[in-house]
Amino acid sequence: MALLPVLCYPDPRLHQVAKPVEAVDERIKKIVADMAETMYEAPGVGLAATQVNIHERIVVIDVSENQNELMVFINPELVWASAEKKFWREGCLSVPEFYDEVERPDQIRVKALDINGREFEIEADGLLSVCLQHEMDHLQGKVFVEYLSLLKRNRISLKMKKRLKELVGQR
Ligand code: GNR
Ligand code: NI
Repeated sequence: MALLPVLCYPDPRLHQVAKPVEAVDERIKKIVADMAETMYEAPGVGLAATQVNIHERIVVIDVSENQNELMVFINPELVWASAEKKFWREGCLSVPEFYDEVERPDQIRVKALDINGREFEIEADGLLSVCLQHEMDHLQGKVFVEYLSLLKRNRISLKMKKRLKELVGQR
């Protein structure tokens, strides 16, 4: 297992579109294990492969209280979304220390492959629904701050660039 570096907004690589996984083989299982380790270490409730500069449709999520219920979604696809929407305060490992409200469908159904390459479907609400939609956005090259106003986004970009400069200066 290995910890993977997480890309930070506004890194242009966060906007690459991930390709479907063709076969859930040992290479993919290694990526899933490393992504899970990286997510738990952060700690975060989800991680999309895009965030660790791997542009394949792989997501790991754990919304359990004790962070001991890993969920793996390979080639996730949205099959249904409720008309009812809700606001949720979101954060992102690629936009550290920034949180804001995003409106999304309340309930969804998602189809995906599990770690054994078997297809499954899941219905989600609450944090799992928000997190799944947030991660599927990452795979499409979309970061949650893109739902916010241009003014807010520019402020975040400036803050992130400033922080990056400080980090480089520390070395
Ligand atoms: O750890 C995370 N928490 C979170 C909180 C509210 C809505 C979405 C998320 S996902 C985020 C981890 C992350 O950046 N995944 O891409
Ligand atoms: Ni994120």
